[in-house]
Amino acid sequence: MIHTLPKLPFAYDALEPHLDARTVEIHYGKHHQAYVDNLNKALSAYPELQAWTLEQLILRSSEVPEKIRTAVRNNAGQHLNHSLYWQYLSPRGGNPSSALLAGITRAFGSLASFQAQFTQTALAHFGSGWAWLVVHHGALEVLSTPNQENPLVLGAQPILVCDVWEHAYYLKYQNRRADYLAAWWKVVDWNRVAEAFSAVGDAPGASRRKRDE
Ligand code: MN3
Repeated sequence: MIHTLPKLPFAYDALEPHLDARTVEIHYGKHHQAYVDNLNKALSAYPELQAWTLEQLILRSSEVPEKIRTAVRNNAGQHLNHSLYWQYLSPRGGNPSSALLAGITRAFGSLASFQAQFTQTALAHFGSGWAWLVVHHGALEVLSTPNQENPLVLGAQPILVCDVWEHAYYLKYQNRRADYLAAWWKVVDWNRVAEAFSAVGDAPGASRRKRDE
């Protein structure tokens, strides 16, 4: 096995009552696991591609043999997106750091307007996909992507993500995506978002942008 399911950073029932144990168990143990298994299956006859990271498989898709390109793009994307989704959830998520809050205020006016914009973007996304907070050209932006797409292909660095595929909420919330989003906000791990924001700021190229501000 080349790619493996990352360890869930909390117990299945840790996010109750907001995200229920049964949904987390199936979402992680069945859906996410299937993306990992299908990625490994697609790569099984291509040992040279087995050393590539998920990011490489996504960003260098044109170099992946056509026979497996769609399977690799879909399953590597979904594996990466789900790995990120779990990282930003916690029963004790804290509050945005002062640096993150300053960035959010600069980009959106306030934390409340950021959350309203993110929720609206997630609600308005038609069909399966993802809502993201990203750093793009040095600024925070909210966007959504369809199906398996990760903002890396748009040149943006994700620092928070919400899964809006129906499998993320249907068992508990059925068609009520708005109720799922309201619950999801209650288990966002702001400490991890702040860490990711800070890591992007420390990345090569970011210091120049900071100086230029
Ligand atoms: Mn999902």
